[in-house]
Amino acid sequence: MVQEPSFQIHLPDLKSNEQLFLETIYSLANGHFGVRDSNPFQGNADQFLGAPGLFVNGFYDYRPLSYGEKYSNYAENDQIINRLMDPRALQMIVGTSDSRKTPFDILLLDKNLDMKTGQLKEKFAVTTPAQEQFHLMIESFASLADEAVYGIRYSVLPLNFNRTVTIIKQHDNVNQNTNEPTDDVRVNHSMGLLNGFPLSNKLQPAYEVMTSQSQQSVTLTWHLVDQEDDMVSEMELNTPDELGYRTTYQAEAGRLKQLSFIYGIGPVVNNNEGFSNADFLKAMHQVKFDEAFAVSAEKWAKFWQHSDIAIDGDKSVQTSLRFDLFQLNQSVGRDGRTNIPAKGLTGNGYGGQYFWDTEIFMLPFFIYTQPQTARKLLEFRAQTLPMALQQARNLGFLTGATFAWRTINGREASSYWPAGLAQFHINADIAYAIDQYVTVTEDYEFLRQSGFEMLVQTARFWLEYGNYAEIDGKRWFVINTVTGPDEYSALVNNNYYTNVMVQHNLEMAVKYAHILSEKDADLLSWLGITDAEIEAMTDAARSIYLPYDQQKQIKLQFQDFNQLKRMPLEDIDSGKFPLLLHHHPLTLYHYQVNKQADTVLADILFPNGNPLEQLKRDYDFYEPITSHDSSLSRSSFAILAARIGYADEAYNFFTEAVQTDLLDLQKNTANGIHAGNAGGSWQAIIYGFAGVMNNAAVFTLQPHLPIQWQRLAFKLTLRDCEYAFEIMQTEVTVTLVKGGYGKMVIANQTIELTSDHPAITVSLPTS
Ligand code: IFM
Repeated sequence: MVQEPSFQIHLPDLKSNEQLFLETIYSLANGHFGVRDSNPFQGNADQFLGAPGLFVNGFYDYRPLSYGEKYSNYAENDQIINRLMDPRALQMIVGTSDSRKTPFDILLLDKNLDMKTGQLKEKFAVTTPAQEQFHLMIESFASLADEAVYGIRYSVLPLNFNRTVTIIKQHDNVNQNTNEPTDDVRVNHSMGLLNGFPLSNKLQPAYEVMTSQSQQSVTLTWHLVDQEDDMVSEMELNTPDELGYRTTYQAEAGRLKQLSFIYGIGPVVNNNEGFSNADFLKAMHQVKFDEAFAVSAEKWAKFWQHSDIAIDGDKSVQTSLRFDLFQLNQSVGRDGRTNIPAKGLTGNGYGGQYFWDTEIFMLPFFIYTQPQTARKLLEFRAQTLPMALQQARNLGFLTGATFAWRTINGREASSYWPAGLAQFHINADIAYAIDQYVTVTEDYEFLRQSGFEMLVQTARFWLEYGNYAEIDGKRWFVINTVTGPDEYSALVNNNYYTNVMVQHNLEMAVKYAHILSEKDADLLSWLGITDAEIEAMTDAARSIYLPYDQQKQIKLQFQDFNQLKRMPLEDIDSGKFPLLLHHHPLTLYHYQVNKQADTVLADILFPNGNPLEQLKRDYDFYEPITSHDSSLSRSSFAILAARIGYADEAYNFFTEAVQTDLLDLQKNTANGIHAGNAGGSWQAIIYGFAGVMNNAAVFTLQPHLPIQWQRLAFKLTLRDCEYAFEIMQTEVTVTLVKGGYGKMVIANQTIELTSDHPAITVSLPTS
């Protein structure tokens, strides 16, 4: 099969790349689990540098947080995704050389990730201490069709020997060790405290893996599916030090031999609830390598059919963008109990935890291309609502809910609360996402089931967290002592982004209360909503204080932002970034310096009512004081720059954002990809260059196609219709691919599409 180059991650000059970086880039995942692309001989040996391992979404353990001075209601525990044994690991005995006793020399020759099918192919040149040389080829995939399945096939080609070869696939420890130098504060180390209990059965090796503290377990099993006729395999099922397969054959120079394994990675089981290991092992035992790969590849084809973005004009941007889309689809939990870790399932940076990255950066991609997955992500938040209600009580509030800033299980896991827990904007981010989801999909069932309750409980929290105060002789609803998205300032009064999001949160609670009051009065009374409460929300939203500098005519990041000195970013040596690794937080809080878009993000999320000149002034003021030390920053600047006609800036920010991981711009791709940035890159195309107005009552498109591109094509789903958009420099063509009727505004022209007239081309004004 011919592989399309723009779907291949085939990095040139592999040897000059670091092992840890390659492990991340070539990780395979499917939303349930992820496998880093390790050196297959590393296992738990300490001779090699590397951080291999298997991560299962939502499978974590606690680590008690330690504080010098621990005040009331500080978070008790960190939650860290477990690092399980590496399913890629193998041991080989060639003649008398044993790879576990005396390490083999392994040289990477080639790696190719085919994003079209989700298949990773690798080739290594291996030399044993006795100078036997062979090529080792590995093909692997994480199934998108059956989330439990990981397949790996080894091919061995001896170059200069005829000897007995033994290939051993045993896993004598369910904890995976790493050997990696890092003191980066953004990395949480997994703890290696898993317990593995071999499962007695007649079929295949298996462990039940249990955490030490979180009361979770996962069943892990593997199965030799294909071997050649002259190979002899023995299987050990019941002892932890030999659990696995030992395959022996007579190798001959020039004769390729293959054997393949299927790993089964069961669901995360909480408190031993209702999971049958026996059924799982039986099901896994039926899985065949080629068939499993074929059905997974079909799923990938379907993904690309609906979610691809094609760009004519820049090949490397095209591939990088596809890498981002591929990573989004690899990282997303689809079961309503898990979410998207900030680093996907490609590493344990940020402990495998979920942040606002999901709602504000990644969810739009899913809302517009896989609405059913978007719903599952919101359902995850809904199932953590009881903990969010509890969190509000713990903090002393009588009403409402406040969601965890960073979490896996719904409880707060931030140890540094000024830049963690105090980012209360996450509540309004979730509310924003709920409204966006409902607006685009019209899924009122979700709204009734849990969306509306989240809107109301977050709005209640704001009513109590905020208060009325007089500023410049006027009565305002103010929100004090919060941290906005920018993490180089903390605990400020009236953060613009937070306040504008809170206003929207309150408005949405009121809006949907009115909508539901007609047919779902019971729901309102079950939630105890009164007219007085609706009035209080309406008044607070109307009276919210939005700080503004009258002199400079810009939105102020927070009330006293003007009083801070400006940090001269242009004078700082490039080696001193990210600033957070070189300065005490307080030093940074002391200056006008931004880690990431804050006020600018508000401008993007609320495009209406902002005159162009206002947006330009905001951009011109905030861009020079932003270090982009957060990977979430560049895509936001790209969107705003595209909207205000700063074409070069838009293009530069976008090309940087889209290549963040492949070029290792944040210098920490080794610990995992930047999933939020991948979503941001999608937004830069859709909201920036295509000019889609987010959450607009009528869907609008106002393209700003970069002059470097001849064509941009993508599909979006709105309600029950799917549309294909093709944007050229002079015209836009929209085609109704699915559904019966659609209306939208393109470049200020209203168009209507029907199944009889499914395609319309609109000319763009020449600039
Ligand atoms: O959520 C982000 C935050 O905005 C910046 N620091 C990293 C977090 C995880 O990506």
